[in-house]
Amino acid sequence: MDSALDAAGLQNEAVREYVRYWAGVTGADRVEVVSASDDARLIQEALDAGELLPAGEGRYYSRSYYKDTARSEERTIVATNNPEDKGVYNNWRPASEMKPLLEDLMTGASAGKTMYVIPYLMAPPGSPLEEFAAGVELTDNRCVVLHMIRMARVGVDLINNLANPDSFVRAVHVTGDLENLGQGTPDDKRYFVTVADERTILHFGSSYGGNALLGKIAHGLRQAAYDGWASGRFLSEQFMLIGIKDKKTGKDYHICGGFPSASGKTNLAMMLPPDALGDRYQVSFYGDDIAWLWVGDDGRLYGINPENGAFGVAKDTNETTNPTALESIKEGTDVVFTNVAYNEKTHEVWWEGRTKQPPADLDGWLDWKGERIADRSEEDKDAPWAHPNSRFTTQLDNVPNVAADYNDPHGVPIDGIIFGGRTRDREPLIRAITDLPEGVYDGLTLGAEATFAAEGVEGQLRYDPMSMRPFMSYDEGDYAAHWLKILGGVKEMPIFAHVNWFQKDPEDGHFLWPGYRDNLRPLLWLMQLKEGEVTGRETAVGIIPTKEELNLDGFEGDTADLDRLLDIDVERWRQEMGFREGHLKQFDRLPEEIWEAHRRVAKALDEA
Ligand code: GTP
Ligand code: SPV
Ligand code: MN
Repeated sequence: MDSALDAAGLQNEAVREYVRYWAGVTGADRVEVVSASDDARLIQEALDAGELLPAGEGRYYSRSYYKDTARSEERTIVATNNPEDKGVYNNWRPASEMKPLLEDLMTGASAGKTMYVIPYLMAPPGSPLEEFAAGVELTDNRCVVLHMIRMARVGVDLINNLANPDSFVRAVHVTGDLENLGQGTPDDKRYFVTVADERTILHFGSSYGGNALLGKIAHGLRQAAYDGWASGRFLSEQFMLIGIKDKKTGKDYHICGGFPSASGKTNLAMMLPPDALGDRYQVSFYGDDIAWLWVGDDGRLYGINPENGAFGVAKDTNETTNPTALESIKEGTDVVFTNVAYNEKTHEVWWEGRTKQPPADLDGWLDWKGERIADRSEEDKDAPWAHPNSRFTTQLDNVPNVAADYNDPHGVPIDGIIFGGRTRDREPLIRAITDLPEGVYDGLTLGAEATFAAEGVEGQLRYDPMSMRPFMSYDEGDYAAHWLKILGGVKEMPIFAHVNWFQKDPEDGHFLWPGYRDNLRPLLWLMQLKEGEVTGRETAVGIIPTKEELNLDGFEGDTADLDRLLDIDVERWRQEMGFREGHLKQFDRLPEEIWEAHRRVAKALDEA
């Protein structure tokens, strides 16, 4: 094994020791250190082994085990040595209980396989947060390597010369025997554990996305959120990050923001302006899933995207909704599709919403489970062809609107912080908030709708604070205090806003707002508000644009819906305040400023 490490030029002795240890535990047959430059060879090996299928020139297709197609929140655990770290959402367990359990599960579990060593950086090299960014993922799964090469900066050089050679995240991934793990049963054997105060991630029993690409969610979000708090230096959030340039004034704005999983971050980050606004405005992509935020030397809030690729939801991606996404996955991009539908004869891929109707000629088409569409029984014939969580994985330099400076380690100054859930009523298109505690309070009460009575009270949200519910690594009260502390240190406060692209007509259920490219319009208003160019209309829950203030040039949506989109339903809001109180009461140590913000909003609603 040492010869494999030598041959790859892996010199960091702390990393070598870690690799030796886990190679011993997992019983892997051999060890291979990988860098991004190994991609073409690994792709060929995966094609030869049938782990990948060709999907056109420079495009690849993979299928994950059918019971392993999304993150598992129930099986995800944050472990530490301090019971005070237990929060409402982090499934906290003692580190002393979890480490031996995972080591036991992993013992001998990679026998007969190669253990790949993936040295990575979750940040552009040279970032002020670089000391939190280095990691080494060990995995026994080649497709995981191919995904990590796309999602992170990968290479031996990134970890050989760390300022502190021991300061890297230890991230061990063992796939396990996927057919015998009891996924979703009382005898579920999967464990996805982040031992946050030891910067060690141990994931057993999946090869999919956030369960297996450990640099991305487990390190980039959970571990980094913990590190940011423990060091007192930064925030790590499930946020997108975009630039909006006004070509007329030359002004550049940067907006970041949280939307719960599958609620529109990738689409917003890849947004092309509506045609009528394209001459004047340009939207650039910095990040679509994670942002690290800190206060720079000049007292402004700065943000970077620690990732190097996009792992985007395929569903409903088409020429109208997201032409940028289609460009970023075209031939020659080396994109990897997962769990979409695949044609074994023509090598085409398809997903729901790619075109209005699925391909008419069923010949060769297989659904996401690999079953022939033409052979479907009468009762299965309307089942989706692609899994609703099927995805594409592409590198940022394939994204046509990627910002010219996306690799700049210094990040970009943040002008606005937005939150947006899927809310069928109550939440207007946009409401702006200028007060810090009220902005943080708004993030903490972000939610997406409960869709069935069994999952929650009708009309009540499944709260997802700051869109971090599945990634929360420490106590929520401490988390709120950390937000107030970091943002409290900025000289130029970003403006906050809550947005909602998903309001529905109560009668016929259609989306009142066309969404996608039109989402630029409310964001332009927000930046104008920040600049003092518009005043909006004060309400109990924030400032709302007037119809006249929204730039509606070339708007093709129904302007009759705007009245409802730009209004608040005071009765629904009063009801919501009671739900919020119950939600916030779950959190220990919630800062008094947050409660004060809550009471202020409640009082304003009572008086409205
Ligand atoms: P994760 O990668 O899971 O964190 O998701 P995300 O927040 O990046 O969500 P994404 O942009 O991939 O969108 C998820 C789904 O919402 C897709 O099916 C989109 O087509 C749909 N969607 C995104 N933006 C809009 C919008 O403005 N309006 C409507 N109606 N749907 C949208
Ligand atoms: C999410 O679920 O929010 C994702 C995809 O961004 S995963 O990497 O699977 O977490
Ligand atoms: Mn996400």
